[in-house]
Amino acid sequence: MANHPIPTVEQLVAKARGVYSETFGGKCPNIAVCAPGRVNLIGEHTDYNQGFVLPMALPLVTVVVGSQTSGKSVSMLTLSEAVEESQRVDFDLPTSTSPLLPGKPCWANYVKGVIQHYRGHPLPGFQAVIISSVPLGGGLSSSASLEVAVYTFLQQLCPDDGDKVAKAMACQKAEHTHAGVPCGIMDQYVSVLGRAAHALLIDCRSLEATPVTLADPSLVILITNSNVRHSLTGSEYPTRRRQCEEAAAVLGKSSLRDATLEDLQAARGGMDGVTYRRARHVIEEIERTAQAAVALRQEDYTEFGKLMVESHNSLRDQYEVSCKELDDLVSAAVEVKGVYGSRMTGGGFGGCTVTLLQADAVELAKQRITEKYNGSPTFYITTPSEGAQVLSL
Ligand code: GAF
Repeated sequence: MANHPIPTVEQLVAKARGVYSETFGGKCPNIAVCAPGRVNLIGEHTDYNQGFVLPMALPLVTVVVGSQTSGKSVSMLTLSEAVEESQRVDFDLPTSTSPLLPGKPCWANYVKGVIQHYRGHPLPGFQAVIISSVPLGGGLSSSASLEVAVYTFLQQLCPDDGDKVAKAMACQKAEHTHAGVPCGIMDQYVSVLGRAAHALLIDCRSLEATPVTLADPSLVILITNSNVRHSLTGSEYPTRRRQCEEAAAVLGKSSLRDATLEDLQAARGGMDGVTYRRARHVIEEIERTAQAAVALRQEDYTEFGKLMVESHNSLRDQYEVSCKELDDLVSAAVEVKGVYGSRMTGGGFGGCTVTLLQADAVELAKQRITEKYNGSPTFYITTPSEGAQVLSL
């Protein structure tokens, strides 16, 4: 069972440069940047509740190559084959009286949102080509990697103050206003601040992160893409966020981060069953994530894996964001000797699972998952990677 090949950054840059030259009159780009997708090891749907998350940046990246132009307009081309609309877009930079609004093609809204919320001024016109190895809609943050790559590109044209957390927040804001997704901060944060050989324990209240070493050669982080995406994702995410806010309000807390299970039990009578289950997932998941970071630091992978499975079960039963395909992938993985744990990762309703296992169990795990899964899974063997970077050309 072959792993899905992950192209190198150099390969992506070479392809984008070639297309840039064909598209823009034989010229060469003079800026190249990249920003990674992410996989979340544990801490799901906790970021917008001010809780802990434990993601790592992936070797799957979005690359932008391009150059400044003399005008005040933007020409961009995406090489993504998954984009069904026009792959090229041309528009004017925003002014104080004429902001950039979302429109068509949809992929360009991420670019427009980041330009609109960019923190350095004045931006010159530019032309650029985008290419990505992050699967679209796979729950590995293809959108955050695009936002952060575009922001990093803009920094080369007209530097901002270099504040990395503010950069992640500007990209998050772009997703809110131009993609209509009220996401938390996790994806953009780790795409900016990810560290090679480390997961990041991010405290989404203080916005501080503690790197946790994840470089044991006997260990593998296997991502399995279910290759399904249910249409519920768009509507259910804002609903979950609202339910959490309602639960916090009933508990008299500013967020569920401040609530304990005892608080929840005491308020149970004043809450419907669904709100109770959502809050219970969040309160327990925040605690599980803190425990998982301790286990990882101690290299106690058995404990870490146990917490991953508990997280998955809670996302399935309490938070109700899993689906049959993800449940089947997890059940198949955890049966294999040498697998420590497995869980859905990201927003849910399709996308990927993440499995922590011994290196010598990988082939058997892939075989079992493929046999038992009613579909065609795609496998990625991944290592924790660096956040956004400027590349040399
Ligand atoms: C999506 C969101 F973008 C994140 O902010 C996070 O809430 C995640 O779902 C669930 O943990 O990736």
